[in-house]
Amino acid sequence: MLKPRMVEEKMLILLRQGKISKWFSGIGQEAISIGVTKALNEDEYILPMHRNLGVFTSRNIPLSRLFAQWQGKASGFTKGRDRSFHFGTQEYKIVGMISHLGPQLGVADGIALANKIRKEKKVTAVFTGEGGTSEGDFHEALNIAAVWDLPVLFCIENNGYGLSTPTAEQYKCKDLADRGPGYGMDAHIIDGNNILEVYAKVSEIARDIRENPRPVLLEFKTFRMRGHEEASGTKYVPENLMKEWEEKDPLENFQKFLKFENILSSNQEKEFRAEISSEINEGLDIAFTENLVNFNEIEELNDVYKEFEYQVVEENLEIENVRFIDAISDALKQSLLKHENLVFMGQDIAEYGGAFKITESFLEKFGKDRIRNTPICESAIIGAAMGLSINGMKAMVEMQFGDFVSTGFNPIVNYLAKVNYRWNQNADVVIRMPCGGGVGAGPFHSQTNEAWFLKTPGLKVVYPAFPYDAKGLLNTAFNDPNPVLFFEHKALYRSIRQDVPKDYFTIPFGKASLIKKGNDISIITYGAGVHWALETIAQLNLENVDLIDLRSLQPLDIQSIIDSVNKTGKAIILTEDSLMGSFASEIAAIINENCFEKLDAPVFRVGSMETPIPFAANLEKNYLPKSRFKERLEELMQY
Ligand SMILES: Cc1ncc(C[n+]2csc(CCOP(=O)(O)OP(=O)(O)O)c2C)c(N)n1
Repeated sequence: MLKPRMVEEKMLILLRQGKISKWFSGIGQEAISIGVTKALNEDEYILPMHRNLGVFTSRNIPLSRLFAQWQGKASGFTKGRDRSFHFGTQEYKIVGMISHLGPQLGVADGIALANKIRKEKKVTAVFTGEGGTSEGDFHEALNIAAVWDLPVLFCIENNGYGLSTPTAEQYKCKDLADRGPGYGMDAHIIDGNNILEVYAKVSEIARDIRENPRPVLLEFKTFRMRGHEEASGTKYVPENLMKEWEEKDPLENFQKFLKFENILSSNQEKEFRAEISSEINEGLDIAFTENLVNFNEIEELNDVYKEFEYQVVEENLEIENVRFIDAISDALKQSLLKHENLVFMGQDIAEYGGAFKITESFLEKFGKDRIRNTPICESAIIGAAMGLSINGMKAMVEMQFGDFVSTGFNPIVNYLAKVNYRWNQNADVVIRMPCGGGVGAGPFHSQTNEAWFLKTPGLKVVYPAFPYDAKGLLNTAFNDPNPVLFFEHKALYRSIRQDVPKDYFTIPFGKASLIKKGNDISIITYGAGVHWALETIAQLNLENVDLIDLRSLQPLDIQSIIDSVNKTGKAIILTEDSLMGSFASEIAAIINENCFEKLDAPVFRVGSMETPIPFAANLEKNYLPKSRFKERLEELMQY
C-alpha cells in the first residue's frame, strides 16, 4: 500500500511541475486494489479502472514501464497511443479499461467463460466505480455472469462521488450490494479501507468460487480523497466528510496496527520508504531519459490490425446447389469443426436454431458450451466476445437482426476496433449481421448499416452477394484474428442459389469479383445491389459493361475499381443505403481522386431515399433504389 501511495505523491509533484499531463488519484483506496490483487493468483485476470494503481504495483510491473506509459513513451504498454491506465498486458494478466467504464464488465464475463469452458478453476476480478454501475453494461454483465454461473468478482469501489455527483444522485437503493440478490448472486459489503478485511474476505470468496463457479458482487465502502482528476478539485465535498474519511486512511491505520502489534518498527518503515523512494527515482530516471516516441507512418498503420496471413484452401470438386442461407450455415459448421476454441453466442441460436434457423441442430452437434443462447444484451455479449479473445478463444456473435447492433455499438467501435492498435491485443471476433430491406419488415428490421462501421479503423467489413462468396468469405472471417462484421442480406437467404463446393474452402478479403466484363460503363455495387444490377442489365440488354461486386468493403479492392473506371470512363455506384455518408460516397471520392482525367461523365451514386426504411410494400419499393438505378444507368449510358 505504501508503494502506490508514494508513487502517487511523486506524481502529484510532477503534475504541479507540468511534467505529466493528468492524474486520477486512488489515495485512500489502496486497500481495495491491493487486497483484491493479492487474493488472486498471478495467472488470474484482473480488470482495473483508473484508481487502481495498486493492482499494477502488486503485479510487480517495473515502475519505469508505468512511468513511460504515463509519459507516452515507447517502453510503456501502448507505444504512446493511449494514456494513463488505459492499457492491458498479457504478461501481467491485467486488462485495463477503456474510457467508457462499463464495457470492462462484459469483458470480464468473456475471460471467465473461457476459464470455465476449459475447466480451469480460475477467478476473474473486475472493478467499477459506483458511477459506472449506472451504465447499462453493468446490468448486462452481471445478468450474463449470473445466468451462466461465471466465476467473476464484480468489485464496486463506492467512493462517494462520480466526478462531482454524490451517491444520492447516482442510485436510489441503500447499498449497491442490494442489487446482487436481484441478479441471483451473493453480495457482500466490505470495509474498503481495511486491508485485512478486504484480503481475508476476498480470498475466502475467491477460493469458494474457483470450486463452485458463480459470480459474486462486492461493494467496497471507501472515499475519494482527492478531486476526480487533479485539476478538478474537491470544492463540492463537505469538509466534515473529508475529515471523517481522513481518520479512516487505510495506510495510516494499518501502519499503526502493525506497530502496535510489534510487527513493524519505525526503522523498518523508514527502510521501506527509502527502498521505494529509490525505486521510484530510478524508474523516473529511465522514463525521463527515454526519447519521445517516434512517428513511423507504416508502423502506425500496420498496428491497426493484427497481421493475418491468408491461407488458401482450395475448393474441391464435389459441389451442391445451395441457397445463400445454407452456404452460411455450412461455413459456420465447418469452421466450428476446424477451430475447437470457437464459441457461438446469440439470442435463440441454440435449441431454437436462431431467428433464421441458420444454427439449427448445432447444439446437438457442438454442445451447450460452444452454442450459447444469450440474454438480450448486445453490449455485454460483444464485451464477452472480446474477453474470450483475450483469454485465447475465438467468438462469433449473431445479431438477431443487424439493426440491433446499435445497442452493442460502443464495444465494437471503441473496444474491438481499437484494442490491437492500443495494446497489441487482437479481437478475434466475427459479428454476423442479418441485414437489408425488401422484406417488408419496417424501420428496425431492414437497415443496412455497414456505413456505421466502415468509418472506424480496426474493423473488417464483408458483404457477400452469392452463396459461394458467403461460404468462402465467412470461413476466412474465422481464420482472420481481427474483428469482422459479416453482413448477410436477409432477402438473399432463401432466394439466391448457386453451385458451391461441399467441403471447406476460403476466399481472401479485399478482392472484388468482376461479374460482367465490358467497356461502356463501370457498375460498382455489393449485397442485394448486385442482384438489382444484374436484373437491370438484363432488362436493358446491356452487353458491354463492367459489373463489380465488391464483396469485401474493408479491406477494399481499390485497384479493381480504378482499373475498371480508367477503362470505361463512366462509373455508377449502387448502394442499398441512403446516400448521405454512405459507402457509395467514399467510392465516388476514390474514383474522383484516381480517375479524374479518364472520366467522360460525373460519377453517379444511386441509393435509398433519405428517410428511415418504411414498412408498407409500396413505400418500401419506392424507398429502395432499384427503379431509380435503372433511370440513372440509362442516363449515364447516354451521357
Ligand atoms: C460513458 C462515459 N460517460 C461519462 C464519462 C466521464 N467520466 C469519467 S469518470 C466519471 C466518473 C466515474 O465515477 P465512478 O464510476 O464512481 O468512478 P470514480 O471516478 O469515482 O472512481 C465520468 C462521469 C465516461 N468516461 N464515460
